[in-house]
Amino acid sequence: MSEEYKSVSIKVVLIGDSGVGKTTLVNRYVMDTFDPFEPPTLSGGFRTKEVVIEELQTKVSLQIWDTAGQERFKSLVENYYKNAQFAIVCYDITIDESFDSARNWIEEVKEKAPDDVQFYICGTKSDLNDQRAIQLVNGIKLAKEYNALFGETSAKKSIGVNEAFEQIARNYVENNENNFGADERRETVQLDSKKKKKRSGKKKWC
Ligand SMILES: Nc1nc2c(ncn2[C@@H]2O[C@H](COP(=O)(O)OP(=O)(O)O)[C@@H](O)[C@H]2O)c(=O)[nH]1
Ligand SMILES: [Mg+2]
Repeated sequence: MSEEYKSVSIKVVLIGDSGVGKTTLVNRYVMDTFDPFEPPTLSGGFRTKEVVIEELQTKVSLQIWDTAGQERFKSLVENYYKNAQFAIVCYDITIDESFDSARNWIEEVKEKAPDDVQFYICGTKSDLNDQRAIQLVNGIKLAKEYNALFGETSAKKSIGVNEAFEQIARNYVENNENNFGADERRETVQLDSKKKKKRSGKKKWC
């Protein structure tokens, strides 16, 4: 790989009701595993994975934060959201209540995360289509409302998972290209302080 590649690190936080599949989603993306007996909690913290965007000559290190189950209390500490550039708000497509909660989670992020945090709305467990409670179009509508990216995923069948994270990485680079230079690895915090600009209208959703 050429030395001309730019490097950037971004913090992505996962949120959504307990049981929607946040931990399973990260496990699928980072380790390519699916454990149907995944306990509803884990140790918390973050995992990293690099996405290379060839045509933009950029390497994006995604720092993906998962909860340790505290979302059961319907709120997370501010530190979890600190310096986050992206929030993935998950709902389970088979559970109405988790979709209603998504809006509350978005509001919590808006209150506690940096002003320019961006959203990815994620309808999980798309393999359970026969038990679907939330239509695709309703997920898309919610995403439009918050100018968010959107996708449905199945960690079980490995559908849409890589795409979700790659879309986040690509979107971030496209919207922030002018804020980082070649051959520099910047810390999340530095980048964040440099890019206190208004949200650009360039975000895409699908
Ligand atoms: N069918 C199906 N089940 C899933 C999927 N993702 C997660 N699950 C199951 O949903 C349950 C809760 O997942 P978990 O990742 O612990 O949810 P979290 O509390 O949001 O972290 C587990 O039993 C998982 O096996 C999926 O894509 N399809
Ligand atoms: Mg979990």
